[in-house]
Amino acid sequence: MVAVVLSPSVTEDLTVTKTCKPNNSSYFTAIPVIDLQDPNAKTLIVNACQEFGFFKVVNHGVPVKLISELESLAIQFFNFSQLQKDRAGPPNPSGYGNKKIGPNGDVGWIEYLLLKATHDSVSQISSSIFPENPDVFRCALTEYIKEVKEMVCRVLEMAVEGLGISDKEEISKLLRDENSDCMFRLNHYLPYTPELLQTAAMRNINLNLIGFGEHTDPQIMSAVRSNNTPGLQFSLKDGTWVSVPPDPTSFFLNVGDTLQVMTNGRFKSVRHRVYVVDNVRSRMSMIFFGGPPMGHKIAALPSMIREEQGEESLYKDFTWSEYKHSAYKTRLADNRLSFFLKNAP
Ligand SMILES: O=C(O)CCC(=O)C(=O)O
Repeated sequence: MVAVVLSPSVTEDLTVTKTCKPNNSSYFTAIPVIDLQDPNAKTLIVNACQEFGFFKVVNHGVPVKLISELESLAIQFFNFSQLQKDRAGPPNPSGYGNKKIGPNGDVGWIEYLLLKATHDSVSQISSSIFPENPDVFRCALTEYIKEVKEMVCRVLEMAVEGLGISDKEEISKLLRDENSDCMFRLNHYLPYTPELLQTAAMRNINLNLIGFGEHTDPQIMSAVRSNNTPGLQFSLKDGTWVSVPPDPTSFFLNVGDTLQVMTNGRFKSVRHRVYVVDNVRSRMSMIFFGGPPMGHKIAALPSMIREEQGEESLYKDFTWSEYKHSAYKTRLADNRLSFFLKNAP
């Protein structure tokens, strides 16, 4: 009999798998697909935000060349040695992170780059990950963020028009504000290794690795673009988890906590997560998180409260900075908005 000695890193990885539930491998086919050129897009976006909190966007206008340029630079970076990558970490909040997500003990089968979507943060991270030649990455990232932010702003404007609000820029102006607190993230999920598979088989462990644990996004709206490797799952209203088929040519947009508050609960901040389901290909995703300026007061838009129907604001008033501060103390899966509900259950 051959004795297998587990390296500490493998044993550590397996502690990640033990907490996982089996996932559903069949794809969800009812995902709303919204063509931004469709004259009916406003209504479709509102319906998708109310019913699901997420949707796929096609005809989005973000140039394919920009997406593939940034993706190939990200691949270059993630292929560096661990030592080189660690020089760009830890994420505080900008920087390279490996397995640890956030400051409160969450872990996943993931490595990532997290940064503020600002000129300074982009320049700083570009110099730390490509010290010899930061300009190529800086330009690719700057252009990508600009285009995706613009696309998210257009979607928010359509949503606001679809809700019948007269100033269509009521929400998008927060992202366009020079002090907006938008973030950007590159996630890299390695396929699980033969060593890990073998160990799982020996210990009779069902190998379903959590890449990124379930959570909602705190911001207004997020836009995920991934390569062709699956893994992203959303929770439906009844709590069922569904997998979405990857589509490198499209974006998956989701409602964040802040938009749920601004629409007084009409739009749903959707729980989502990533499972590593591939043992051959890496999953690479790029996520833009559209957030408001730090001091902005987050509250239901007046037209979202139908006073004639006796409606009131569901949430206490708070600033984005207060929300971030509170969220920073929580675990990924916590319901962060529950602390701000006026009538907590
Ligand atoms: O990597 C993905 O596809 C999504 C990850 C995610 O939800 C996040 O970074 O907040």
